[in-house]
Amino acid sequence: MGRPLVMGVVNVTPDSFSDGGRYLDPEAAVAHGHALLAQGADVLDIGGESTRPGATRPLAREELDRVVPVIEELARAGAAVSIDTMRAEVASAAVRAGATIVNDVSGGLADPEILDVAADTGVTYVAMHWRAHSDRMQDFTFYDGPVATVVARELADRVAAAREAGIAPAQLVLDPGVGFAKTPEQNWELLRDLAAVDDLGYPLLVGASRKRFLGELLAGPDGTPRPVDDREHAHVALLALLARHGVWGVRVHDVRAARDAIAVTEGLVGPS
Ligand code: PMM
Repeated sequence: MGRPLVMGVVNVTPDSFSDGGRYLDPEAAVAHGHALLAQGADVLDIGGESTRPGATRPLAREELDRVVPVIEELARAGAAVSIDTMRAEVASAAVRAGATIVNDVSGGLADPEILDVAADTGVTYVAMHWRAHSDRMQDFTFYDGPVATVVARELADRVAAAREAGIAPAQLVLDPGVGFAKTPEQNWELLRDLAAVDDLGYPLLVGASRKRFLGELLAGPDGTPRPVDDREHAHVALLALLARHGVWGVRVHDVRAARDAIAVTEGLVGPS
């Protein structure tokens, strides 16, 4: 595809920061998936664990019960489905249910056996930059050099682990992990120097949609961050720049806005 792939987020969780609780009911999640497809989503990223800073983890059983019926239904309807999980058990069940992408925000650190699932099934594997589970990740914001350089180095380690497990280079996508163990300033520094991560030579996925660093950027005069549901204009501006950069994909909540931003970039510079 000439343009970045648009991955629409379906959070089947009670507590995600952006849409927690809205799609916990499987029928509501499936309907939301169809709505995102109608808006032009190329892939639906279905997740049953919130990674919001401070979140506590669901049990594996809860996570499975949330995502598997939704994946089955949407895959049966012909959607390309990605499973957003850090657990091998959930990834494996999701692939059996029809998912063709495993999106692991921990890059194999939380549950190394997830790498074997990706290797054995041949699905696309997204390895994101991550340092700790959400209840502790903001304690891990020390970078002993330029953020993007350190992120690239740590992602290179995840690539090595993935390759060691038998994942082929053509299966791998990397994600710099915007908002994960990073302060707002560090997120900007990372996005500014994304080329350092690009230099690893793998397709890049970026998820900045509705994240706190946008809220902080747009804070009111009293310092209150802009609320989650009022960050889309800023996100669209960022998406246009990311599309210009040539990223492989963007993970977004508002698919229509993302497609519009990408269309504008293509109109200006031609297909990437
Ligand atoms: N961010 C969230 C969840 N999953 N996956 C990838 N690959 N990249 C991300 O940046 C990412 C992710 C957190 O956002 P959400 O709670 O709105 O889903």
